[in-house]
Amino acid sequence: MKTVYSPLHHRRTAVSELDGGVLIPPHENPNRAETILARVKDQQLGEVLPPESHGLAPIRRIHSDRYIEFLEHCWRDWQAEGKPGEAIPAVWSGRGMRERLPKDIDGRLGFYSFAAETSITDGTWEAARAAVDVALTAQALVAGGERAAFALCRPPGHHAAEELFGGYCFFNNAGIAAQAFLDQGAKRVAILDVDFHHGNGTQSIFYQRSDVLTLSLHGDPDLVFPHFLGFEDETGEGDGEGYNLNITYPPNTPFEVWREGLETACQRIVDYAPDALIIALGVDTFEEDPISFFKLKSSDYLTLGQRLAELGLPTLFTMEGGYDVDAIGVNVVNVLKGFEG
Ligand code: Q9C
Ligand code: ZN
Repeated sequence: MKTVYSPLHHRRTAVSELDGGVLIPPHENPNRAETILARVKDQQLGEVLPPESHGLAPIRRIHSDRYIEFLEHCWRDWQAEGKPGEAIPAVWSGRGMRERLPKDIDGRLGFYSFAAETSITDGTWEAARAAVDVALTAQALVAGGERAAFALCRPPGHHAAEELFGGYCFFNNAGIAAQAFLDQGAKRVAILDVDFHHGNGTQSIFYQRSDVLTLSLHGDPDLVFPHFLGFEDETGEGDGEGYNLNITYPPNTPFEVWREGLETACQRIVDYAPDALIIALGVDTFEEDPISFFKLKSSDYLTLGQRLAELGLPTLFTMEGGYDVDAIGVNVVNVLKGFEG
């Protein structure tokens, strides 16, 4: 399987993540992508290719022009006000307040975000753009006939909605790739999100549509991020009714239990008969992950990859979360090797 990778991910070098009332070095850091890349090479998974530039047009299919423009200029506008640190949202429109876009940068940061852990800094825009190009280049490989491809995206994307960043995500790489499949002639695309966290951005983007089936297996949002979306009674709306599936789990869920939901999701995908499958691949389901609570083991990721291969679909993997950097390379490449058989 080919991997698409861009060194431009290094431009995403935030120093602050708001966690537990203090600023810590971000869990979502450059070592993640480098460790995965090293394992891909060490295990000779296949060729590693640079991304081709796809411009803004495919991003505009998913995100609004004003949101894209905000991300491009946020750091410049933040600096112009002489702020001493990184750009971190700290104010939102709470219940009963207005949902209008303010002029001031603090107001705009709140308007375009849903959480405060994700700072914007110099280079965030360039890295987020590169991650989209990585996803679209891998998508083109699959559209061109490859059985599967791995988009080593960083920053990740599944929490990003049409006009929202947060949860370490800016552009919804998987969603943009799904739209690219459709724009190139696919009739139906399924996005299966196996990251520990609910793929709230992906769900929101496609919630009223039946041409993209969204499925997510994740920690109960009553207990973990993103808290305000991802419950099992969210099944889609309008044309999208019946085209969203959420499966939630409690703390300490082992693979034997997690895989029952995977089976349900796989059955739904078979019934849907998509032209292409996108796996939003997070490995923060790992037992040692520092911010999550499932108990998957490294060998379980081989089994996961095998099961996904049995679906027999053209498959694009986009990298999402996973924060035990020591194990991230092994766990990700296990999924991909399991898939290859
Ligand atoms: N104390 C992804 O996996 N909140 N994003 C964590 C930890 C944010 C995860 C709280 C988690 C975001 C792509
Ligand atoms: Zn996650």
